[in-house]
Amino acid sequence: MQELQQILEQALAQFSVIDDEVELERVKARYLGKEGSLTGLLKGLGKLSAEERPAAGARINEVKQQIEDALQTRRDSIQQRALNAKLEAESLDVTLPGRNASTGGLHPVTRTLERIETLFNSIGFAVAEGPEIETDFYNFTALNIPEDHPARAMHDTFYIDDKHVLRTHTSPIQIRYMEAHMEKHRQQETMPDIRIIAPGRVYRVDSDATHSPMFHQVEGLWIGEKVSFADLKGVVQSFLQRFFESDDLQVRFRPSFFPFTEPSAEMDMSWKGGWLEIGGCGMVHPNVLKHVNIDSEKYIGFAFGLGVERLTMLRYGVNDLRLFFENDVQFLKQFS
Ligand code: 2NM
Repeated sequence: MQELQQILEQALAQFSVIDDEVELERVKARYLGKEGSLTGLLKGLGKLSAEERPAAGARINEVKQQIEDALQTRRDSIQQRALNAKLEAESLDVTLPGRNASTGGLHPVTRTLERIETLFNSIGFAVAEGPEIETDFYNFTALNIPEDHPARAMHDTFYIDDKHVLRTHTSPIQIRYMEAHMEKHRQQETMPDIRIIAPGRVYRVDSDATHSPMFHQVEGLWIGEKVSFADLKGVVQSFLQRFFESDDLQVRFRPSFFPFTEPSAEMDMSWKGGWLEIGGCGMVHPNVLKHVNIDSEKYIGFAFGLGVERLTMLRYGVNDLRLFFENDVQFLKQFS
């Protein structure tokens, strides 16, 4: 049967150029489908004589089997090619060097704040916090700072509006704390013994090599019945000795002026054979106590303020304040 041989060759030729599974099934129908040419031949067997029929039937089935085998082979090869393409596209070079997840660290100023908090906690000082946007009352008025004081001027203080500023010191934290705790003591008829530090960000209109518009302060406060200037010296000196790990570190006071303390003093500490100014302090002014309803005839106390960047620079030997705010990872890495 010449025709059968032609059908087979044509089928094999067509299958061999098809790269798509759907197309392959469509072409298969031309031979093996209901209207397919091979199916047509099988239907035509009935017209043959009984002698011819078995041999012709066997020949057609043989070709049918060959076509089906060829189809399966092509199907397999199309699927294999698709799989190879997918593997190629999704390939990973597992020999490439990995990307390291670098570990972060604490900012040196944060480390200093934590160190300060730990040391003061150990001598019974709680850590108090407060808002960075303050009212004119808490930032100035309650601290006995008069209306015409230069610190209130626009060129020294960041104003949010007429009545709100970015706090210029952390003292308003202490005002808020005294206010809240005196009310508690009044209700419970107990004696106040307020011992807190107030660490945090503060803001001033100032920016050069040694001043940043944002910096950190820690202020200390101890209010009780018999808290003296001698206690102030003991607390500050022992704190600085522990902070700098130096048992012979000395502290001295020079008379000064702050509206919120009376008397007031600048504090110096001994450093490399000389003296270094490290902060300010004094006995809390009666007018400040009055603003928070503390009877200044019964209670007295001291307050002091230290610059956190200053302490950090001295402890780690950093010589430029601006390094703390530039986010230079090479610099910051040294502290973690
Ligand atoms: C300083 C210097 C002197 C201070 C005063 C107060 C408060 F709220 F109790 F009145 N807090 N901090 C104070 C006193 C701060 O910083 C140089």
